[in-house]
Amino acid sequence: MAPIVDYSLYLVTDSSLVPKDATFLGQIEKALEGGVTLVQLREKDLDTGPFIDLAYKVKALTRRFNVPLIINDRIDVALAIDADGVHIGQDDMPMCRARQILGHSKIIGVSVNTIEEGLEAVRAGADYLGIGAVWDTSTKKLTKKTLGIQGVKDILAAIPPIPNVAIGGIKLNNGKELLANTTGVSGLSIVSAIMAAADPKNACEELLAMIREYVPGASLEQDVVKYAVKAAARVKSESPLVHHMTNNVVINDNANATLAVGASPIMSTNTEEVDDLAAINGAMVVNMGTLSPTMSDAMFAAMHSNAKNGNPVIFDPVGAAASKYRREMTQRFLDECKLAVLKGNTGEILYIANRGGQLRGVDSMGDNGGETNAATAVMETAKKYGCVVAMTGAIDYVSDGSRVFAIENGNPLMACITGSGCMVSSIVGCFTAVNRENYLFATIAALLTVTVASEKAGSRLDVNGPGTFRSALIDELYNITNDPIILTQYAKIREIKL
Ligand code: 3NM
Repeated sequence: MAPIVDYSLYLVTDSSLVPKDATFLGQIEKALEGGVTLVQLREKDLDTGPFIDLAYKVKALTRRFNVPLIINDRIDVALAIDADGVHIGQDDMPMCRARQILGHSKIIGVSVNTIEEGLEAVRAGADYLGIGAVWDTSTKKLTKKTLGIQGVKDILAAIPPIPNVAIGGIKLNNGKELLANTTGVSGLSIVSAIMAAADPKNACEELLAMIREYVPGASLEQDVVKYAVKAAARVKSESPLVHHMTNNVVINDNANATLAVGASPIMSTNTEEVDDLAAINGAMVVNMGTLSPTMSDAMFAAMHSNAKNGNPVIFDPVGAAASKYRREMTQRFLDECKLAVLKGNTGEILYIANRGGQLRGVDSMGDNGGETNAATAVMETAKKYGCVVAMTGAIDYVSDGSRVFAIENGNPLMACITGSGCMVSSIVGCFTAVNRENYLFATIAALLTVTVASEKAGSRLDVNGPGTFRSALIDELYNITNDPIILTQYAKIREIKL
């Protein structure tokens, strides 16, 4: 699945074009204020050291606007500053080598001028194409023919669908003509009409408004990922209190995971404290992994008190079907408590949805009965209980009762450590606490953060198995929430239409 990137208005920089009374970084900042959706740092004459220095500065800017940063040609610079991807031309490093070096999490774009180059780039696994030059330009010395509108159409007609931007001599008016007369262009890539503009913010606003007439705005998936980036940043900056009543196997790991994303855990099971803690605007995570009758009283009290205060309540029905006691308690929690999110593994949610669901103790057994069954289970359960339902598994499914999303991120080592599912519930608590306007998106954001962290942890050279993975997972939760735009590179989510 390709990275979920908004290619609508793609700024390619050129420091030589900046007006005398402006600065390079100032022009980029104003362009970002004007709505640029992607930035490429393109410097053909800088030495490596100064290039890296500049790239860090541009990265700091793009991060502030949650816009991905691509580096032109220099894979070493992209790696050095951990940029979001590279753009390579036909005379640069071959696409397949670049992929070998960068792996699949980085965005790789390729310049193409002919159908053959387009086909080859798609075959080699490019994430997007830069198709050009459409028209003459003085920004770059062109060595190949300009394509014109017909040339762009010919290439698009001959290659499989792939995100793409048109580039070369594009301004507001001819950009409009291009988009009006083509289908399948994902966005416009522009240098001089932005970098040399007296007012780059205004130039970008006009360009983006025009582009939006023809190119559908961000897809729902793009919106979800953009939301996730902001949601993660909010957890770190607002540090919500997340009250847990969880099982005694995972208390320490879940508290550490909560701290790693920037929230503040409290693991009290004392009924006497419930109201005071609920008065703070946090979240309540209830997990019935090692439930007992005394504990359940405290849980009910905590859930009611938090719901009354408007705090999100997350319920994790661990081992829901494992025993008569758990079956009865699961039903009571569902019937008596106002939940924001019900989060369980495949066996638990399918059991609750009455759509299969096999458990042995607290472990999910068997499969999800196919995607339609899984998606229907979360959708129906969300409708029934008026909350978001998240079902974790090899693919995670999340629904608010009207829409269903699948998340395909994750690492098999997650199943080899105890409490990884409980950790998901903790992180859902952290995210929903400070992202209350949309519990569906906040829950997806939490799942993305944990599953992408698991991918990053699993690919680390210092991870040799479950033990080191467990520590690395905490590290990566911390790293991602410090730089959440990373989610854009990794996110594999899609909406499922039932
Ligand atoms: N690449 P302007 S044309 C950087 O054809 C670049 O691949 C091109 O600049 C290609 O928007 C180009 O100022 C320059 O015309 C585009």
